[in-house]
Amino acid sequence: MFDYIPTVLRSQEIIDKSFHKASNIVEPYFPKKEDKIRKEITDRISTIESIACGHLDKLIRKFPTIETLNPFYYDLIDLMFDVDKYKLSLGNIQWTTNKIKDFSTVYIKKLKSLKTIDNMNSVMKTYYGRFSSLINNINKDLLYLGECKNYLKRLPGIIMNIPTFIIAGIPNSGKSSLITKLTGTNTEIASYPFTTKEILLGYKNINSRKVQFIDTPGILDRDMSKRNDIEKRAIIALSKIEGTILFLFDYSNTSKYTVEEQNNLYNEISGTFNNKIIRIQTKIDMCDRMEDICISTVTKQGLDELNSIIERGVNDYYVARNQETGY
Ligand SMILES: Nc1nc2c(ncn2[C@@H]2O[C@H](COP(=O)(O)OP(=O)(O)OP(=O)(O)O)[C@@H](O)[C@H]2O)c(=O)[nH]1
Ligand SMILES: [Mg+2]
Repeated sequence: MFDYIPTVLRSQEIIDKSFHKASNIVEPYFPKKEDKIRKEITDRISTIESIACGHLDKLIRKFPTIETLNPFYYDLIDLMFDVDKYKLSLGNIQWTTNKIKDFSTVYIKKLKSLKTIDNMNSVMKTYYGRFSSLINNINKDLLYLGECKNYLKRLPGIIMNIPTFIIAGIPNSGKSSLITKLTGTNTEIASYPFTTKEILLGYKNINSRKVQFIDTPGILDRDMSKRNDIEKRAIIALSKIEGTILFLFDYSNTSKYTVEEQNNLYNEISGTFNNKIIRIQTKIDMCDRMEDICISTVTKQGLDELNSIIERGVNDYYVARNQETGY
């Protein structure tokens, strides 16, 4: 996610890049040496300005505005870094960009009235000095944004405005088998912050609309009291995704969890999340029917019924959304 954010250069890298480009500038065709030097210095200043401000402007444009992000991403970002510091860093960079643009114009104007090469060179030197010190002043902001970028790009690329089904249930209950059955091989693995396990994102078109499935091993499979605070908040962020939870119960003798334990987990998740939850019994080829909806990914029993339920959920999603937007 957010992989469109550019690499954040450090101050020294911005200075080196701008100066290097400027040092290549040579103006050959001027009869008077003063005019030649004046033109060279003018072009160097414009080059330095455009290289540095070009990079900084891009950072300002590409780093997300936190307030307008979806609550799911907002929560995960708020857990990881100081949102005020993030905003302040972008603000400092904006200020510095404006400052460099302003004084580049002033210095270029100044050059026009200078008669001697010495004076011109001394203006150039002062310009280089002021430029470097302004860029050096934002080094800590650049380093901070670099860290933020690294975190942001690791966030899972969950799509927010399509119908979504989140698969939950105790370990080994058949979550991954189900997502594979539902979506084929159309899945991608993403890391989920503050948990050691990876989540699986799967996609499928239903009535030509894209539908998203999220498998959450190690995330929605344990009692919340066994989680630390950060992990808890990272998990609660999932509830900001407008999705239906498919909660899997495994009553086969391969399960290490009792019926009661599984119900406790179900109750806990339904208490923590506002999402709609559907109870589904898995591995029905190996145990007796105890829930209304029963499936087996081995014999495919119940999968058609589950697919119809999902399809109805997708239709409901669009009906609700169209009502909201007034279509
Ligand atoms: N007989 C039978 N076995 C199943 C069924 N679904 C899954 N299994 C088996 O159960 C085991 C666990 O399935 P997974 O899909 O990996 O379960 P999971 O919930 O993703 O497990 P974790 O990711 O470890 O939490 C595997 O050996 C599957 O082959 C089923 O419907 N019937
Ligand atoms: Mg799994």
